Amino acid sequence: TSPISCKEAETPAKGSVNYDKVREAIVKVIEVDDNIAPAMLRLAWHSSGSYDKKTNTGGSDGATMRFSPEKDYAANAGLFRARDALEPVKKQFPEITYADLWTLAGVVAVEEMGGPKVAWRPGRRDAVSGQECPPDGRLPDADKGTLSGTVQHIRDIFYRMGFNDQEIVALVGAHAVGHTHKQFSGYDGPWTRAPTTFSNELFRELLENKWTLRKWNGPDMFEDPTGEIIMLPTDMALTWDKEFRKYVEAYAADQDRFFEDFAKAFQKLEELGVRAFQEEAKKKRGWFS
Ligand code: ZEM
Repeated sequence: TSPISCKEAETPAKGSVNYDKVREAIVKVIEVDDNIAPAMLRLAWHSSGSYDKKTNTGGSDGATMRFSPEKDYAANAGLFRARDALEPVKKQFPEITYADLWTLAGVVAVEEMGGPKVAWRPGRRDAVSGQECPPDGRLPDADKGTLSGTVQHIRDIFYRMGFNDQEIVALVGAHAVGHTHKQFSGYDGPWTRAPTTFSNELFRELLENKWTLRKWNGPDMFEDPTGEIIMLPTDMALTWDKEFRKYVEAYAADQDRFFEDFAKAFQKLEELGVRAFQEEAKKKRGWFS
């Protein structure tokens, strides 16, 4: 029961796309405005993070965020910036699928910001309508009102995709880059002082800074003594929970280890639910093994 049937999907023209050239074109877009790189990373994450292991639905296959209702989900507010910025690249390389382009852009963005190389391969299809959109609510909220509720929520969401605690912490380390935007999420500010450099700085800030609840009439969030950098309740939760904190400490102390674990987890994220890769794996396993 593929959520994207062959009839409804556009099959990527394999071999006809020069992915190195596509990478170069994405780099050029980032060079015009490097704030777009974190947005590309978030686009890749939100297109992939809708995956549900049990039903094998959602995920980057299909690039369903082009369509309503998914593009209008509150969690995806602001991601039009990344989608729009990549439109000229799609025009230049019409044979690449949006699903491949968005995930590749995530990988290129990480690399351009100084992060690890993430393994990437093509093969994702584009759905042709919003019928395949995953339901709303599959991406994490930044706050569930209580400490324990927020910790549980993070696990519920990421375990549903098939991740463990270590992978969760590694993935959220991506908040070293980018900003929260009042007009998109209600939150306001960057997590680090180098928001276009991919590093382990989220973890170092979490442990080394003093975080207090911001006094303002926006949503509950934390700020450092200067008020210039912020943490979401879910970010703080990584230090409150003993299991999560173990990995926060490990990554704060060892950027190489963070890079290695992030690269693995991010590749896994971008390949969740991709039919072509699932078929390939099935063939390799054989019927009776
Ligand atoms: Zn984020 N994220 N995220 N994230 N995220 C925001 C921005 C960015 C959560 C979340 O609520 C938010 C992961 C996990 C989680 C990025 C990457 C990744 C924003 C701000 C919010 C509210 C949006 C805005 O206002 O524009 C929560 C609750 C998460 C898990 C518990 C994972 C995993 C990511 C990648 C692997 C990035 C790069 C941004 C910055 C986007 C930008 O435009 O600068």
